[in-house]
Amino acid sequence: MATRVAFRTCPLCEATCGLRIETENGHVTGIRGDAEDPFSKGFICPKGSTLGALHDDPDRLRQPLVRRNGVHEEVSWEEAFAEVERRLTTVLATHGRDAVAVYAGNPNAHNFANTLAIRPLVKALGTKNVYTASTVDQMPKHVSCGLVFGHPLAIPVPDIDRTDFLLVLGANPLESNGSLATAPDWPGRLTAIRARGGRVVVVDPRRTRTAERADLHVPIRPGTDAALLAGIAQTLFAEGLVTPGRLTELTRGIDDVGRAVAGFTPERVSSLTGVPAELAISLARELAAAPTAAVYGRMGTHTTVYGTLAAWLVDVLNVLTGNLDRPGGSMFPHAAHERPARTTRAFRTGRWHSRVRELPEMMGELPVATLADEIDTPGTGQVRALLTIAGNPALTTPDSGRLESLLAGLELMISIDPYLNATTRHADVILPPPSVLEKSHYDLAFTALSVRDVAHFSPPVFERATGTPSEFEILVRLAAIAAGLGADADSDALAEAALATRIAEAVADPASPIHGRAPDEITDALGDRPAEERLLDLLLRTGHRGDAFGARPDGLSLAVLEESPHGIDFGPLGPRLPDALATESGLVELAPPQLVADLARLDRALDAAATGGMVLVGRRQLRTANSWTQNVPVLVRGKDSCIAQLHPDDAGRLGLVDGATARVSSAAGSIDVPVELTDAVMPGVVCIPYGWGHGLPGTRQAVAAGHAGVNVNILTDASVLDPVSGNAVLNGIPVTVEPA
Ligand SMILES: Nc1nc2c(c(=O)[nH]1)N[C@H]1C(S)=C(S)[C@@H](COP(=O)(O)OP(=O)(O)OC[C@H]3O[C@@H](n4cnc5c(=O)[nH]c(N)nc54)[C@H](O)[C@@H]3O)O[C@H]1N2
Ligand SMILES: Nc1nc2c(c(=O)[nH]1)N[C@H]1C(S)=C(S)[C@@H](COP(=O)(O)OP(=O)(O)OC[C@H]3O[C@@H](n4cnc5c(=O)[nH]c(N)nc54)[C@H](O)[C@@H]3O)O[C@H]1N2
Ligand code: SF4
Ligand SMILES: [Mo]
Repeated sequence: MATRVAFRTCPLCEATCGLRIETENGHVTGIRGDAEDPFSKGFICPKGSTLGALHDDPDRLRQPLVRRNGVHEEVSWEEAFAEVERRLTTVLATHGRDAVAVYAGNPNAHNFANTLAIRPLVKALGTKNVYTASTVDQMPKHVSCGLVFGHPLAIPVPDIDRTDFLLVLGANPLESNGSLATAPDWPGRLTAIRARGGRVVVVDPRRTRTAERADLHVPIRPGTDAALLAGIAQTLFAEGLVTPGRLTELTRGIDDVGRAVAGFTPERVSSLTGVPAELAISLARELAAAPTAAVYGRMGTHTTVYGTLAAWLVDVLNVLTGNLDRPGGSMFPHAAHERPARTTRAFRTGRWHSRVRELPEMMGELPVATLADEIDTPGTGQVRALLTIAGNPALTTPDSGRLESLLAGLELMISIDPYLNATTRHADVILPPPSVLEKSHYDLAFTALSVRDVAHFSPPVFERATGTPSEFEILVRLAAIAAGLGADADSDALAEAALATRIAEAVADPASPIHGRAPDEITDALGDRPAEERLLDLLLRTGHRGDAFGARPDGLSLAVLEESPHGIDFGPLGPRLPDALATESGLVELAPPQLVADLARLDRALDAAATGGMVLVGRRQLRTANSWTQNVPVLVRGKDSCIAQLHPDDAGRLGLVDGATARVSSAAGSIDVPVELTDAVMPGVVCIPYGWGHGLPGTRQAVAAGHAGVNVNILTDASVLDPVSGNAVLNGIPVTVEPA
């Protein structure tokens, strides 16, 4: 068979690089960066070229598994769905709707069909026990943006291609390739800032590869960025450097912020942050003086006890310096599938609470840090069954040792997952999705976080094996079972019904460009693609660039995108205020009462004496994606990388030498891990990567098992949260370190 060439967007991280994939006889023979992709221009990282290896991985499940007598056996799809129906119906009938919990993991965000199908599934289940990876990740940003801009998805991104000054806190895009700021080739884009005379400053407890590329690295005590940011804000007010410019009229609460941060003098905050007062002051002056500047914070700022405060203060600084919503500053993306303007609606949290710890709901979900409590604590509403969708909480959530042991005792666990891993080994039924190369792809999540205005659509590279459902079909069938329609319900008819509902909503919506049109006309125009692609086409055609089904003949549709296999670049971001806002006032609400009130908690911490003990921070690695690509041989080749890093001074004091094994213990648990001494980590900090702990009994990931590493989330403490967002604390955890 002849060689074929396909183009597609890499789904493995947020950078959305274009790939050029050569195939022969149903196998990948080569992958390289797509030089003609207008956004990524050929950039690729070591993970991008492994989609073929993931597709061909002998451990990747191709057939459903059902656990019988403790052993996972292959069954037909019909048997698997029948088993789900039988057992799920029993749990629902016996214990009620809240007894079934859902955990949806990170890959769903890279999978438009899942994004579209999960909400109806959750609705059909009717449970309040909904958990996702967002509460071990970016929930603080959603909450602060919800409060300040009115919508949890109104997240501004640093305009790194045009900025003169970039202040990065707690992000390491040289390894992560960026997050909540989609840009292929962060390394090149950072270099370009400096090449055009701009400056880059990186605040991080570790001298990361990103910090090494910067003009200045500022070490900071883990968990204290909110205090540093408040100190910088205080300086701007104290020195008369607050210059919001055109934002003045668009913003409410600037003076309130000034009053709220008045006590956070750089001198006072430095005792907590370890950042000298003069340095905080000079950062404030630099931010104010730069022609354009962007402050950007990520995991290291969000997954701490002051996560929402830090997320908020990043945007406060962007507003105070006039940099929000201007080129070179921090800007609101406008994905092609989004409407021209946001609709006003009240952003509310805490519409319901978790049963055991009474933690408030955010964006329809509860903090995953309390999932174990809900499984463990008897009473009405106790969780008896769990559905995981593309998630590995046994390795990725705090105090996962406890959660793991509880998974074993569930009455029912169902997993939609391609691997038998630390989590799914406890599942009674595993439903494997098709491989990444057997799906079509459009980035619903990351086009809306992108530093340029782009759109790409990739058709499947390979066809699915006959009789194998798409992941969308799996989710629709589960929704049908949850709704009581049975395992034999016609999933095509259900998908059609879901589409018809969306069309009916669009033609009834006065703000939609197809308001008042005949539903049948729209249905016909969508043709006969798979239902999930028609849902996507509907979004694109009713989006701000859409063809509105003929009303704007030059507009966008899925068909137009298909004609551009390398994607379309609509250019740099443009100002979007006030249209990007959804606040009831129509203004940027810079001083939400909840966040101003939470400053008091931070203020108290300034006066508490530092304990002087060691604290734990995490680390991401270029060659792995979270906990699940470790089964690809080229990504784990060479020396094992699950190693704790600490400063030689600490090591000397603690009696540890390079290569020794340390026992690291926290309030949650204890692990043994080899150590590496390096002055890249600031004194007082131990840095351990996450995503490891493979090779457990009953798993089927032979390569990962050979490079098992240890699970750092044995140490993270689920009892400590950011109280505003319910987000887990994964950085700045008090630990003891001793020779094992
Ligand atoms: N200590 C510590 N913990 C952390 C973090 C940290 O920095 N430190 N980071 C946190 C962050 S940011 C995140 S996002 C979470 C991630 O947490 P999770 O989302 O729970 O974990 P992943 O490793 O992304 O696991 C993804 C799962 O999806 C499966 N999968 C892969 N592709 C597909 C697919 O196409 N369909 C389906 N159905 N399944 C698929 C994989 O086999 C795997 O089981 O971890 C968090 N945990
Ligand atoms: N190669 C690779 N790429 C990935 C992933 C992956 O697993 N591997 N995961 C993807 C996912 S799901 C996400 S969410 C993104 C995350 O993207 P990033 O946020 O860029 O990733 P991290 O490497 O977790 O960066 C966090 C940084 O914060 C620092 N840090 C820890 N505590 C603190 C603190 O208190 N203050 C400050 N200022 N810094 C602190 C850490 O040392 C680390 O350098 O990456 C994505 N990309
Ligand atoms: S940087 Fe991310 S999107 Fe780009 S090739 Fe690597 S994993 Fe894929
Ligand atoms: Mo993440």
